[in-house]
Amino acid sequence: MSSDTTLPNTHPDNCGGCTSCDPNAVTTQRLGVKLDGYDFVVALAGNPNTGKTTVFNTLTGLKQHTGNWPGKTVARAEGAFACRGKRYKLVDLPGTYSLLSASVDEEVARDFVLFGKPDCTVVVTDATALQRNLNLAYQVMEITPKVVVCVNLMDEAKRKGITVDIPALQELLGVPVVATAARRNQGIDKLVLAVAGVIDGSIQCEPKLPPTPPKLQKVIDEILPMVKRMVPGLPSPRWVAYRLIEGDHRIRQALLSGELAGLYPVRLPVAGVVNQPVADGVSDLASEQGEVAHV
Ligand SMILES: Nc1nc2c(ncn2[C@@H]2O[C@H](COP(=O)(O)OP(=O)(O)O)[C@@H](O)[C@H]2O)c(=O)[nH]1
Ligand SMILES: [Mg+2]
Repeated sequence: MSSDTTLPNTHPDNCGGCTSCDPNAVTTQRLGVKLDGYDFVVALAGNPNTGKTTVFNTLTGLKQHTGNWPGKTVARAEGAFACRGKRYKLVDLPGTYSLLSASVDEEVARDFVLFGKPDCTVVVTDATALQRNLNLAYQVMEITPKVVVCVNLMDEAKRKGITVDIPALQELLGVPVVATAARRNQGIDKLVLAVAGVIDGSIQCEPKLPPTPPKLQKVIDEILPMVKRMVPGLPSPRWVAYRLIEGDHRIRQALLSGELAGLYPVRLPVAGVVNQPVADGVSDLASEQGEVAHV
């Protein structure tokens, strides 16, 4: 199939995601390697073997831009699709069970979600092993609220007699949850609609994260104001505080160098003024940061 075709309509009855089932459904176009001039960046995260690459191929077609992540021997694939006049660049992240930078793959995935600032991150999960897969979803939701959880392999779950209560899961997580069977191209249009909704703000994400143990909360409460002061627009100060407690060097360095603050500039009331990390702020932080490292 060429890279510029409209995705085939192979949805079952009442899937809610194609033109025969839903008059308002989307038509998604594969754009292959045409990555220039895109409007939004979408990252695809997920445990290995959840069907992440299948989702990627279904959306982008087989023509992909492949290479390595800068400075790493980890493969990187990018593609693009268009929907309702908007162009989306899709980045396939390495398959990982967590984002704790315990391996190069985890570091690459973590860094892209944090520093790449995708407009939306889709976490592809395995419907037959949801509990294990949600660990990664929670970690992504700690970093960014703009998350869509894709519950893939729904056909496999059905075959095994496993049912997944999608509305309940959505309520539990506080972000959109979409059921798919990517190999059969089922639910993919709904996934695109959810991504588009999260990006344009018509769908509000309010991630519900697991409670922090009280002892840890005490330490977080001490660090949090400092992080918020350093990076006022940061969507994930709690997560950054966690990483500092764990002695995460990359995050510490990103705070101290102003890299994080540069990613989330806050507009001051005076028109056109953007707060850049200022030298004295950074040196204040450096002294406070020294304490943090010993927590
Ligand atoms: N039954 C079924 N198999 C799937 C589905 N999605 C992917 N697969 C299969 O699962 C295997 C792993 O898929 P892949 O996309 O490589 O997973 P990744 O490791 O997450 O990138 C492949 O054999 C796919 O054909 C699905 O929705 N249903
Ligand atoms: Mg893959």
